[in-house]
Amino acid sequence: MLKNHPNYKIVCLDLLTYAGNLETLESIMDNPNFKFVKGDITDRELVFELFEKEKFDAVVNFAAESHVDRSIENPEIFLKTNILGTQVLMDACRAFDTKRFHQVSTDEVYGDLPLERLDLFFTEDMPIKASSPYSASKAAADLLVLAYCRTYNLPATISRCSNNYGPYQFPEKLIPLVILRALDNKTIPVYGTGENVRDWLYVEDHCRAIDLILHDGTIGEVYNIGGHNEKTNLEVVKTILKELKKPESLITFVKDRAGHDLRYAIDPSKIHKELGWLPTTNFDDGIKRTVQWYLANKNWWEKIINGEYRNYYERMYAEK
Ligand code: NAD
Ligand code: TDX
Repeated sequence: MLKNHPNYKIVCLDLLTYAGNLETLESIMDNPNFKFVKGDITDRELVFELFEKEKFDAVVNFAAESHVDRSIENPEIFLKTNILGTQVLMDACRAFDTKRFHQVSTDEVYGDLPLERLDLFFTEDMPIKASSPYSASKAAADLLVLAYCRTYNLPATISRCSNNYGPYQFPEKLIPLVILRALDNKTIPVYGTGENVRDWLYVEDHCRAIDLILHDGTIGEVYNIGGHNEKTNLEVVKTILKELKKPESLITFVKDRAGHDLRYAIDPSKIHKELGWLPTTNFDDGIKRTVQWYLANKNWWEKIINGEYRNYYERMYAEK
């Protein structure tokens, strides 16, 4: 946003949970148009004070608890951050007449598609049918956004994107997890059969779509974001192992995730037709770039692997 809109002033409010990392923002910390504030989106007092001070024109809500496996272990914080946090931000937007609120949501709110029906895709008018506590909390937030839009005329939009990958992704998500474990010659835990399908999108393509919706999207509308890039988890894992020249014998099939969604596949035709958005990074290039980034940025991920994350990581993967 700072690169594409050099006259914008941006404030990033982030709680720096286990998933947050100030080092990710290192390259923009000195930009006079950027300010970082550490805080919780569920902290009504702090949020209202910030809105009062900064008089925002627009708010984009990325903040969330985002990892499905963690939501299965302990759903509570997901409900608090993802639902109540969204409510606090929207209440502040109402109180301070913010011109635009954008909710960053996920394709997981639609539930899943059967593996054998490759003709089916998620469209914006499909019913909400979330499977995990994480996706149910995101779905609840989406419904609240639409309710605020209709009841209070909140000028809001929603985007529902498929699985992201790219630099700076926290290494609990499949792609960075596989890269780092393979580099360390550790087993790669593949849930169930490995035939579950995800629709992968390079993170900058997602961000470009959000920028477009924020500026030109129609208030009250939901936009799906995805690049028709479906892969089975096994395909993804094998691609990364090949890129790193590591043997497929590292692959270990482990117990399936509870309620594991079978297939995600986005129909992105609405955002393409209305806003002209198309992805620009194909999967082969994106994966190469991502693997290279992790190879070149050991400093960034080594601290994470050695920090608090280690407890979770060891609990999840000790026996695998
Ligand atoms: P992440 O878990 O890697 O990062 C979440 C960020 O939110 C962290 O910086 C964390 O510190 C911050 N945060 C958490 N709770 C907070 C709170 N209460 N107050 C303020 N900040 C808080 O998540 P991500 O993968 O970067 O996802 C970002 C958004 O995109 C989420 O809303 C997620 O639902 C959505 N999304 C992600 C994907 C994906 O594949 N990663 C796909 C579609 C949509
Ligand atoms: O160790 C693993 N082994 C494995 O087989 C992990 C971490 C995952 N998997 C499987 C589960 C999924 O089928 O890989 C697939 C991708 O898993 P995640 O990276 O956990 O992503 P997913 O559950 O698909 O959800 C992601 O996409 C949608 C994000 O985490 C969400 O925040 C986003 O909304």
